[in-house]
Amino acid sequence: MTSAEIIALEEKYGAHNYFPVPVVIAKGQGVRVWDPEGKEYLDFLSGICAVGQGHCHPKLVRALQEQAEKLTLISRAFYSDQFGPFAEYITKYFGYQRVLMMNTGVEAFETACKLSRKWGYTKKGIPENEAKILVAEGNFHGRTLAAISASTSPDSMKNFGPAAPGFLSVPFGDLQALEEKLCDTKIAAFVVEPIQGEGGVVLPPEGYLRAVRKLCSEKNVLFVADEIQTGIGRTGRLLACDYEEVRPDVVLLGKSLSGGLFPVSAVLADDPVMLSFQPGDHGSTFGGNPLACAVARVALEIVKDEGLVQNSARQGELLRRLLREAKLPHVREVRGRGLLNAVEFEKDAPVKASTLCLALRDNGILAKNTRESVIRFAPPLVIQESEIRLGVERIVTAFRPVT
Ligand code: IF1
Repeated sequence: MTSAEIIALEEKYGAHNYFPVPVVIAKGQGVRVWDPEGKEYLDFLSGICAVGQGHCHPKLVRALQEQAEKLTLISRAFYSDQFGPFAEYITKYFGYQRVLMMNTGVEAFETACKLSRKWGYTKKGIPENEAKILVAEGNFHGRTLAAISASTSPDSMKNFGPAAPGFLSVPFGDLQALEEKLCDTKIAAFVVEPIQGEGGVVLPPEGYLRAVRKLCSEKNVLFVADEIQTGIGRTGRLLACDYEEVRPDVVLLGKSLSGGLFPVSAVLADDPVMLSFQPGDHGSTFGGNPLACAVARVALEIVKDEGLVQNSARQGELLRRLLREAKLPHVREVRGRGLLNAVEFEKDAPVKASTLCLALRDNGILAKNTRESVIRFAPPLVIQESEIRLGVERIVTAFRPVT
């Protein structure tokens, strides 16, 4: 089937809940992907940061195959031989006492909301049904009812109300507003992305996360970091919170936790928080299934063995330097950390970010805009210097017609 035929089928039979860049991908290896006609592209989006380890990493594929031939799913009604050893591995890897495994990122967020509320009632003493969760303006935590209720983007709740109660927001990066809000003793947790992805790769002011840590400790509020997009090397540190050497009470991971092979997410916390959950409080058929554990273990091993955190820092710096030196027309700013980067257009630029993504596609670069004026560049963490240079050449070519 041709790309055009495949797109036509999706348009005809698929729900219209996405607006993809018109390109079909049929095959991938490392940073490169191919369409059905055989045209090659550099993947500068990595499944929105999920494919950190690169497409079809041979070790990951082998781990998947070997486990799939042995045992794929046994419900948590029984013990699997995979979960216990993996739980030890991932908790030691990130330095937390306990893990709760889920599947998608938004489920990790939902889990954190439930966990924070239960901790709030049973440990902090918030009166029944009155707990609140504080979030940052411009957040993105997923698309379930709780996550869109926490969203401050006007579009996300439109026609999906009523919103779930109990969410409050403060401007991202504003410490004074945070300090004032945290005086409310019914707040159980502050949930925040260390760098806002959907917001267009928004970095907080220097010292913000350290101050968040301090304020949350003072007010006995859980600091929950949504590292679903930023975690596991994406920003050039193992966790983006490591930039300010802060340790959140709860860390959410997803996306590249499985190297993008399939959905695996996790919630990390220490005993006083995680043991708020008792049997029957939370779970999922597939959460922590043997296949997920086997794949996630190898995905984390690859990050260590191949030095992907360091590579992300190094290649990210090179990428930003080359993009700045290229002086792309009508680009106001090149920003980011590690391999989570964005190019933002000037306000009155004569070209839309979405239009430029089509030109990038024609020149062999896969990237997607967030909002009207931002294009994200987030290639797999395995990217090599030659591929960064080739990518920037292609980006420069795609920008050439823009004057
Ligand atoms: C889509 C954005 C990125 C996330 C953070 C939780 C989740 C995500 C910080 C939920 C998911 C995705 C999902 C994707 C678009 C996307 C995205 F632009 F919308 F914001 F990456 F930047 N927390 N992010 O970034 O994880 O349930 O999807 O596994 O198509 O909705 P999920």
